[in-house]
Amino acid sequence: MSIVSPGEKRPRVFSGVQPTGNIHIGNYLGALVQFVELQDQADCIYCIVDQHAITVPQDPKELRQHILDVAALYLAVGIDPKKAIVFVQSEVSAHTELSWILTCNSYTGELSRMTQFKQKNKGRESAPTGLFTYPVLMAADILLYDTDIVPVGNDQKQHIELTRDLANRVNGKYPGTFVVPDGRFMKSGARIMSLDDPTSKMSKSAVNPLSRISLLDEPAKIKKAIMRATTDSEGIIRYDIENKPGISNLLSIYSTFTGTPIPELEQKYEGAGYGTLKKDLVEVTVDALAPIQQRYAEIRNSEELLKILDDGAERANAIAEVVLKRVKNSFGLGR
Ligand code: ATP
Ligand code: LTN
Repeated sequence: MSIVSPGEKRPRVFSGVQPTGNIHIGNYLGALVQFVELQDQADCIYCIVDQHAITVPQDPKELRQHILDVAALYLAVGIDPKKAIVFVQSEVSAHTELSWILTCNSYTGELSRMTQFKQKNKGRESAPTGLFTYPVLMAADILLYDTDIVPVGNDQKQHIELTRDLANRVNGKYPGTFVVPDGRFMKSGARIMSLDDPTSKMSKSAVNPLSRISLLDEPAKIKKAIMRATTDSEGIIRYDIENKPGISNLLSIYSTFTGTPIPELEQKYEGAGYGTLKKDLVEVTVDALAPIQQRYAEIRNSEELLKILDDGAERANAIAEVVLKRVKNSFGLGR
């Protein structure tokens, strides 16, 4: 689907992934697939948001590795550094500068309503401040690049709304300060659910590794996770999120990987058992991930990866500096 009409200026796209563990097929189908699709139509910037990762405790050595893992996966899934800027958030200091300015224009009430915060804070009375203000840093990431479109999974809808609210609020006081962005969410694949509990989303941080399929998982692990996926006792393959969340999730994954519409899959598997669907889905998933894993192995420890990130930070900085200067001017900061 094209996002620009002929002759129109190419829109600016920005998105980010946290380097907090193995990227799973939820991240891939919900977000990364869109990243790749958009790079031919828009001016794309893809960030590894390491400063978001430290809102919860991280092992420094592991964090460093995970930053490079995500960078390599970006390239392995097909992001082309000739078309898109790929960089690490903490290498562009304007993100945290703008985040402070936006913090001064946000309210504790609106931040308390963020469902991701409520889930991650688990009802504790005193929350880590970074966890609380995380959506403001995300807004800064986006607004710093005059972003038009933010491709993300459905779970980020509320954060995008907050970003728009903050931009509009500042523009109300100081017109023309920010471009107000739109979210872009995938229809199927926007929310891939956990394989062992299909009522919660597939997550990097879930304890059971069989609840997710990571992009770098071996075929044996993929097979184990899918064959053991929670289903129901009805024995009929049809899409019904309410009553059949497990089967619906497997159909979503299948459909998004292959591009086959779900009704076609329902027809194909009419009268078949869950085992048949699962066996085929193992094959579909293994085949889809094989080329990604091969490219990842080639690039993960290469000099080329480091050069791409150096170049990305330089290009991102150049854009960010201009926007930050404009924002500081609006607020009367500096001389
Ligand atoms: P965690 O799973 O530990 O909560 P996360 O995967 O949600 O972390 P990110 O790495 O920042 O956090 O997510 C990167 C992108 O993947 C975001 O756009 C997010 O919306 C998307 N995403 C995450 N989980 C899913 C999922 N289960 N289905 C679809 N998209 C997802
Ligand atoms: N909060 C996002 C990650 C993120 C992001 C961003 C996404 C941080 N900054 C800017 C899009 C644009 C998440 O997926 N958990």
